[in-house]
Amino acid sequence: MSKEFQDHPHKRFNPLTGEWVLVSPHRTKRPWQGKQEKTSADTLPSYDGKCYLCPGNTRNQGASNPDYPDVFIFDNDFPALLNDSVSPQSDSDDLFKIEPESGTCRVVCFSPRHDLTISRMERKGVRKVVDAWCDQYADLSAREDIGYVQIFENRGDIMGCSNPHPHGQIWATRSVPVIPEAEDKRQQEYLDSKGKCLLCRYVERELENKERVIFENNSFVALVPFWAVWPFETMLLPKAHMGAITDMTSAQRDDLADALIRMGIRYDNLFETSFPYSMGIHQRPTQGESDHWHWHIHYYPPLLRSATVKKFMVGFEMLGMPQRDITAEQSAQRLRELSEIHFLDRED
Ligand code: H2U
Ligand code: ZN
Repeated sequence: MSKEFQDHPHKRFNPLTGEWVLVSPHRTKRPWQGKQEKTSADTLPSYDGKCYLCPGNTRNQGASNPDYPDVFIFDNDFPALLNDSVSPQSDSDDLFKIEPESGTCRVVCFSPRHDLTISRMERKGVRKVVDAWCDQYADLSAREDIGYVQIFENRGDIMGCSNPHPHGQIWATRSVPVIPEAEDKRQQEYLDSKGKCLLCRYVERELENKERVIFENNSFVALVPFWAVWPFETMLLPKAHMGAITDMTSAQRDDLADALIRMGIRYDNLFETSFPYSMGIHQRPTQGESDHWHWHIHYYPPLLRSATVKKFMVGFEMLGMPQRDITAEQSAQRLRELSEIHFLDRED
């Protein structure tokens, strides 16, 4: 990339979605004037009698949790989708289009420990989470009434997460949701026109250049994508071409657990806080041909320059297009320079 772009307003293209982001690096000439406040580390109990997700407790609608030792999965008591066998009729009126949607929502508790996060869990515990995600994808994708499986985690009350107990969710839908559908189309078009997988090529180019790479292990690379919108938005990408998480070998699953923990530690260390984000896995839809798919993880954190300064998508961003000040390269450098020892484990 030409050096001049590091000082001049420009637009960057997201080849996965076909959208553009406005980048205004000249606005960050004043480096990090915002106060970098430290929030006191939350001291949560390892078990909370009032938590709906802790082992042995009764949930909101009366079901009780078993005394689970590692991962525990249950059907969401307040699901956004229902497994309807009888659905209302579609209407294809061009101005009032409406279609039924059905599916399954599950909650995945990552650990029986109320006070942990992925960044604070042991590798073998996170490997169990990876295995559970793979089992869920396999189980749900075998169903004819499921077209897509969205695995995600909302972390932190700033993201609307209702409970600090480490957990994620799975929403499996009959149709492919809007964002994975856009990625599906773009990856298909790229393969058709260039004869190569879009993200295989992207990973190769990023590994040649390293400007936006945060860290890597044998199987994965963590980077700030060239087209990132959120200040510290990142992606975890498998280096090998794989359409779904169930294509991973056992060693690759271990490497994913490693990458998830290391990403989590770097994020927590960035503002010395339990870092909030929404993260999720994009992978091939469960029906049909999908050689063009290269699965990956997106992290979308809302914080801007401290634990208490949130970025808002307002004004021009609501009406025109997303915009950022700090460049993807600057964010990558900050994340790359951070320690992989969690700030709560530091002996100083
Ligand atoms: P968050 O990750 O956004 O906090 O969501 C937690 C989910 O857990 C939420 O979808 C579900 C909520 O419906 N839940 C239950 O299914 N049972 C409960 O007793 C509490 C929360
Ligand atoms: Zn709990």
